[in-house]
Amino acid sequence: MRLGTATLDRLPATVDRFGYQRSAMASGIVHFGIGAFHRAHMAWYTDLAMEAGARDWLITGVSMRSPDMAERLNPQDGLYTLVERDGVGARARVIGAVDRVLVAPDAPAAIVAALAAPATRIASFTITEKAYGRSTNGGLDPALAGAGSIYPLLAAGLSARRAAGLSGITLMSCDNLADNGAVLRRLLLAWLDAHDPATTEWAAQSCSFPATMVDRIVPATTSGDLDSAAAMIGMTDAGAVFTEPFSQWVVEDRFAAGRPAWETVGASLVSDVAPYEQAKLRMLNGAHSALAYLGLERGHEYVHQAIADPALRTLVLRLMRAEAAPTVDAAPGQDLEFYADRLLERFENPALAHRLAQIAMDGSQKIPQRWLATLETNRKQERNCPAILAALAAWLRHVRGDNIGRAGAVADPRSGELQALWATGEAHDVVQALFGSAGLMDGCWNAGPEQLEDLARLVNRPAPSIS
Ligand code: CS2
Repeated sequence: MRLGTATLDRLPATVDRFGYQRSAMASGIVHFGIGAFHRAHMAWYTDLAMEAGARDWLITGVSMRSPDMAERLNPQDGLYTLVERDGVGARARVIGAVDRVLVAPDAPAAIVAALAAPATRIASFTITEKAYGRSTNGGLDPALAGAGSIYPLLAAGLSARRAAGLSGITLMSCDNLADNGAVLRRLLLAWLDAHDPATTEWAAQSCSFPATMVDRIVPATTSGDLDSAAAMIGMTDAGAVFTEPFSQWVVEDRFAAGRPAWETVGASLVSDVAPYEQAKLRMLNGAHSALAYLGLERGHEYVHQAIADPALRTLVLRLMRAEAAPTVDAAPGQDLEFYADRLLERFENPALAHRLAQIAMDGSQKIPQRWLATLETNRKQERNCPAILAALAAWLRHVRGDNIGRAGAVADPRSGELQALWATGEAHDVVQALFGSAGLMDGCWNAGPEQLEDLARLVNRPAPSIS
């Protein structure tokens, strides 16, 4: 027996489930990147909002490359189980918010039609940092933002709306980028300017691009997880997702054509996301990436193991409290000490099994907003950041290939360039080529020659392994 609308009434009473009438509702959201994170976060908030009475906000999911999620969810009518778990226990809810999943290479016309449908009011994105096609200077990199990117689909959908005299929509990035709304706006308008200039002005005037801070730790689902889900719900579910009880979503309240009342189910709709986004990217994600590269090096596999390693714990506490927090201009009532304490508890969650190798992926796309922004603010204020420098050194060793035995291949869209640097140079040259003036990552962190020398020395002096 498999989860789906036909088997819903066979679920055990212990499993919570949506109660709204899906068949009477329209899809109001087209979401690009329907991976585990979206299903445990925005889709969950939207499910709860519809439970509380919001209507017509079903989600049409889009996978940009693989048919895997469509094959998992479409035979289940889009239904899946969300399991929250920690050291104390686990609880499951069947989520009804996803209507169907479309696969971009197979069904581009259906995706454009969904964007152009009168009922669609929001297009949202969790496509990962690299899929925006940003160049190092923040502009659009045509080589990265090519035919397989979101831009041609968005251009066709928006131009069809304009031609039909429909309203603009909200385009909402839910990726871990600094100022993600402005980034999406800038890159999409640049793409339109180059390929469909007639739509540029219309999109700039009638669409909105709110900034968001998204937060929930959602490890990739394993086959063992799917077995646990089946045991909990008494039937198979190929789309189950496992996450922590904690969740946070701070959204800039700038919607071109309405939105679900997400504030009634725990989201914060605010006028300025920046302080929350900075704290989250620099403290949570900054700590995560440090745990990933240093933790892999020390022989750990999971976040909860790395944070229990006394040397790493001290370093991560320093990174969060003494290096990242002072760079955040906190909003009234935002308590960064309390935030750091909560983060530690979340990292310690033994039930999550969050693999360090998952976090270590795509470092070149992650470290600017996680570490380099912190380094730059501290540099201006003449404060040292030994914890971030140690983490940065571990990243450089990681892209050299030092962790391949533990983490598998170096997964990074720029791994070719990074490995070429290591093939021809020593730590000193690699550090210069990346962070020196006119370097590959120039512009994020304007380090002086002494800091770069310190970093090169750290690269050559790895932390002792514990195993
Ligand atoms: C992690 C994030 O994989 C990673 O890079 O740091 O996915 C992290 O778990 C989320 O941002 C938490 O909200």
